[in-house]
Amino acid sequence: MNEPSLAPRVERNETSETKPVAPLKAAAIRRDWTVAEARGLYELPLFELIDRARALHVAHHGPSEVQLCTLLSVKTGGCPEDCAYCPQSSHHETNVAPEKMLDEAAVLDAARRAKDAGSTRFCMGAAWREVKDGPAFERVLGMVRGVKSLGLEACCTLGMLTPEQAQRLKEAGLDAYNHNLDTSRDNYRSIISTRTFDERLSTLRAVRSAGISVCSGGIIGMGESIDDRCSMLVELARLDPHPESVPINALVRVAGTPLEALPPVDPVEFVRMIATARVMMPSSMVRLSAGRSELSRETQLLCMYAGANSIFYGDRLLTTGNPGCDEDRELLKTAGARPLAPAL
Ligand code: SAM
Ligand code: DTB
Ligand code: SF4
Repeated sequence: MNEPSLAPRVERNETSETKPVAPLKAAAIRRDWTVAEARGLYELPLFELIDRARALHVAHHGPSEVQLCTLLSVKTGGCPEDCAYCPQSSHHETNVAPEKMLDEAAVLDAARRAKDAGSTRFCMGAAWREVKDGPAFERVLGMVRGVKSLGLEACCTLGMLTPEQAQRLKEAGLDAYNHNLDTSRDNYRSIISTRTFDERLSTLRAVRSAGISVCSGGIIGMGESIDDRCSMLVELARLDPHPESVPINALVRVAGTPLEALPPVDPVEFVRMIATARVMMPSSMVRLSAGRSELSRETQLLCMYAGANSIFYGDRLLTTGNPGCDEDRELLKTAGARPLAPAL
């Protein structure tokens, strides 16, 4: 990642005196944001917030590059956790039926198709509370090796991990692990009762210690307050270093989940959330994640202008829909944006 140089830059002013000037990037990387400061950003006049986010975005990233990541659910449904948003929880009656785990060949076919369509990262998801050692985990390790052999970045999201399991994923070639904080520490219990916020942080530590990139973000539109949103960003920005990727999802309201009847996220709130994440974590990839099917092209482009530089690409997320590849290629073309090359 492009971590900043900490060497002070010296600039000459008009009278030839010298004064040290904090480099923009170094000044921008902070891990001590407070909720009040985050909220101060979130509630700035919209154009001022976007201006600040854009300036940091272009200082740290290609201004017109967007990472394309494709998701595949390798083990769908029947999850013992009770996450209120999730159609795969066995606590809710949704139209997602539990399925057997996919075999390696089916996953590699999907990965090949994703690569042919232009994706550079392939993320495999399992509806598990945690990884259990044994044949299913061995199969995931085989999938990771296979995805890597295709020249794609490999990512997994499998629930909680021990440090040893994280190490084995690293040895198989895993580039990134997705494990979201999802909401603020205070709001966590109202969304999930079967695990704790601290358990989430502990898996993120295991991932980091194994040398795997951290992908962690959350969901808006679950009835949380603005302080909850800001507090989640503060927690993410406390991680050292910041997560390499920060997915920001808008709740996909799935029939049969306890959150099905909530109102949709106001698109401008989505833009504010992305922009605030960009300002607080300037060198991270910020991913405009679930919820794009309900956003206009213009809102998606504004999110990208305000700091989003990664999307899920492909007509499915895990169990719900996403804009199709043709539509997304057209969207990027409209903006003159380019897919980001894989970081291999
Ligand atoms: N079971 C693993 C876990 O929870 O970490 C991995 C898969 S889980 C489906 C991955 C993430 O998908 C969740 O943390 C959540 O952020 C996101 N997600 C699930 N259902 C969603 C929904 N209806 N809307 C938006 N995001 C959702
Ligand atoms: C993330 O933050 N969003 C993705 C990915 N990480 C695994 C998942 C979105 C899931 C949306 C609901 C579904 O399709 O099941
Ligand atoms: Fe299970 Fe993950 Fe869905 Fe929670 S979010 S119910 S842990 S699949």
